Amino acid sequence: MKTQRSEVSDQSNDGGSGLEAKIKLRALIFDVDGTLADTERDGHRPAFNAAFAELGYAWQWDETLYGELLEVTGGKERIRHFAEQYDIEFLARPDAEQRIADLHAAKTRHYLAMLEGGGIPLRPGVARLLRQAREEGLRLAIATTTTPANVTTLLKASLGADAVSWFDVIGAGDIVPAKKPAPDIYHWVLEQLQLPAAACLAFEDSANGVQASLGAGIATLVTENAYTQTQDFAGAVAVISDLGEPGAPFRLVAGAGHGRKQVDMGLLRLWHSTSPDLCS
Ligand code: XBP
Ligand code: MG
Repeated sequence: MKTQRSEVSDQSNDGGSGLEAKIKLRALIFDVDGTLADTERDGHRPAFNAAFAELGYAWQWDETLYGELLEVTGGKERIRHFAEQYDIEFLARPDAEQRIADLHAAKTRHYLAMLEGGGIPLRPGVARLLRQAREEGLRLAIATTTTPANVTTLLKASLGADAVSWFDVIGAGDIVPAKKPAPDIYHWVLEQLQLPAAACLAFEDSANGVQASLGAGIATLVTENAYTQTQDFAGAVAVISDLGEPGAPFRLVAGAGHGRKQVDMGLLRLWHSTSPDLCS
């Protein structure tokens, strides 16, 4: 279901004097898959299929089926969910959990090889915004369901060897018991940052991700993608096509774009200062 404009937090206020003082924006927290880079259809999906072939499974996840399986976050959880739906005998095996672990390890190997080959670029505006945020002293963090090695390899391959050090905190994968849409990973990142949710802004691409970040009380900007554009992003400060680049403006899907064409620190501060207090 498309998010109706009224459901996105009210951005009509131009940050006028009526607003009580908002906590200063101190940190940006980024989701990875679908947000930093469009990794699912042409990255994780073929990596899963390569692992199935390598280990002798007749399973093949096409684009449509994978879109359905994405409702479950976490690669191991997604394999288990697929088996529950389509190959229940697999789960009846006493070594099913080990087989899932082996399949996921093989898939991660294939995915890392793709990343190392530079096969998955960052989405528009991501590198530009990360650099501007660093120049202006914002702290950076990551909150993702994916495997930690997938994060560091994507950052190095797309931003250079020192890019991992740009992030004060990288919260990824099995580090928390419950994955998105549970807010656990965002709570963990906030704790590591030692910052209140109100001092942060999250970037997400999916309904699962938005539920997680809003569940942790963090104002959230959504950049939708082909797999998530029909999902419900109610509560986001705005929904846009991407962060925009000079000469390639973002498309506003929901919320107030304030007449801007690309997301920069000024627009983030405006969205952050006019976002509702999520912790009340
Ligand atoms: C997206 C996910 C991940 C990836 C697969 O994570 O749900 O599980 O699809 O990666 P996010 P793994 O949007 O939170 O970045 O196989 O390593 O889990
Ligand atoms: Mg995502």
